[in-house]
Amino acid sequence: MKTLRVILADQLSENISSLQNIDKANDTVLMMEVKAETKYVKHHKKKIAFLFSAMRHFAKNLTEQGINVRYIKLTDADNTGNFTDEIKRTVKDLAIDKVIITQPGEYRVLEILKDLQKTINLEILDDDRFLCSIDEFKDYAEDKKNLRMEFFYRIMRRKHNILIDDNNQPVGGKWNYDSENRKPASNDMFMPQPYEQKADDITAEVLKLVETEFADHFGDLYPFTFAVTRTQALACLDKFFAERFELFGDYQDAMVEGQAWMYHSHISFYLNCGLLDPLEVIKKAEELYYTKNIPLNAVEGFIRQILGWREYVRGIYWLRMPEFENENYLDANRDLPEFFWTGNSKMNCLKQCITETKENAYAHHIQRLMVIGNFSLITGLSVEQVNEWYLAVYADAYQWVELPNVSGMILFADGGYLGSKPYAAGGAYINKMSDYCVNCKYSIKEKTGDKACPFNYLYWNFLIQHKDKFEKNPRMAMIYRTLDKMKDENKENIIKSSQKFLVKFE
Ligand code: FAD
Ligand code: DLZ
Ligand code: SF4
Repeated sequence: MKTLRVILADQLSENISSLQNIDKANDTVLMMEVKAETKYVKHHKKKIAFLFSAMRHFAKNLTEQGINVRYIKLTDADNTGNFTDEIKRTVKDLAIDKVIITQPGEYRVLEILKDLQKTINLEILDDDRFLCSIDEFKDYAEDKKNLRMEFFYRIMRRKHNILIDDNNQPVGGKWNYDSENRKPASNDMFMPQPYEQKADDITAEVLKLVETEFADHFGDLYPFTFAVTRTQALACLDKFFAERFELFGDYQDAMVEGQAWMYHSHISFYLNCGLLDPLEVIKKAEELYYTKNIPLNAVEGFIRQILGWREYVRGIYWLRMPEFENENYLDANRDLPEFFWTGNSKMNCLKQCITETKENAYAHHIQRLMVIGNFSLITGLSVEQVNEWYLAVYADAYQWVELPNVSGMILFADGGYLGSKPYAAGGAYINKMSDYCVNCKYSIKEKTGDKACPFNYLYWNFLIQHKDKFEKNPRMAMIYRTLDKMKDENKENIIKSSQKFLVKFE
């Protein structure tokens, strides 16, 4: 029996279900660089280079283990350019009896595979790299009107016995140490350098390819310093644990001009494409709490992101697709301003976060959430366009993780299924957590008018605009009481300033 085992770009894990019990004599692994996947959104140049280089290294590693690999390069003469035709072509060329694949990360790709099942013998296996299966999450969510990450996270902590004491209670007495994780940072602080990998011959060839084939895509290709093998990804993780982990919690929400990487781990690229395994990362983090006295606010905070948020958004994605993609609770339809592609904004916070995104295909969580996301929410940017932007510009973006964060967490397009209230905020929050306002052309102190920080009036304008949808939300009652007490003249100035801003967007 000849079996074809298909490995997609985000399935670069040697112990993935589709590679279990491989028969080296008869089986072949198929990996394909295909135009359709590079173009369905115009991915950042670095994202394409990263995935292609990581795929080629993974294929080389399998070959060295004596496994037959059919690797289709983007520019191969016979490459048909899409998953369906490449799988069909291989089945025919190699007289394959059966095809095996691990469930893809994206609904769109699963639909392609289901369609293929009508014509070829194709088995789709569970992706057991996640710590909560799709069915388990469905069972958990079944009788709940809306979900909250915190309760799901506690179940996951107990299930995997992570930071749990002998009485089945959270180590340290609390489940969540987020309130200790809000220290602002300053630009004279010591900032550890991120992991940097020199390009080898494989990466150099991929970089040339991306330079010529994707010249019109967003983002800077150089310098390219991503890890592209599992060994390198592990080195990146170890560097984080050695140099940044201790202060991860303290500065998790901080933003500093010119400091793109801060105290974050920068491992989402590697977790999401399979080079790192979430449970191994969590276990290593937990071990460092016991062996190296890493503070609990850092360890718990880091573990919560992976065991809590990452699994939670994935569960919600599969629970709510395909409807999720089309939800638009706040009727947000405004076109993205040009500066989302250039970074040229008078608002220094947006200029910094978008420029860093362009340079690195990375921005850390608070930049994505409280600067770019908050701005997208309070200006009513198109749900479809914002999703497309986030999916394209970050090297860790796949729809399963991007869509819940964008439609659910930042745009409230799901009407509050993922989060209990919108993450809307005025400029004061950005001013507190960053030094961006110091070099801004707008004044954080002024509330309305041409010189005022746009976040200050756009925030209230957003609340006024959506009063009918939010005023009964218990978590927003206080803010609506403040709004109700506001003088009419102030409200008029807010609306006037917002209308003016929303015409020129600068
Ligand atoms: P760290 O801050 O070091 O956190 C450790 C890990 O926790 C991350 O690597 C990631 O795997 C996980 N994590 C943290 N927060 C989340 C979250 N909200 N959802 C899922 N996993 C999380 N993450 C992606 O992996 N891909 C995306 O496309 C993506 N899009 C986002 C869009 C928006 C609007 C927002 C607000 C967040 C998004 N995130 C996304 C989550 C988060 O911003 C990134 O995971 C994080 O910035 C990656 O950097 P890091 O590895 O340094 O993370
Ligand atoms: C994002 C991406 C890109 C740019 N290119 C490829 C590719 O050439 N081959 C491949 O197997 N996967 C690619 N991907 C990832 C897919 O678009 C998709 O996100 C995953 O298959 C998850 O379903
Ligand atoms: Fe951003 Fe407002 Fe601060 Fe300028 S003043 S950096 S627009 S928050």
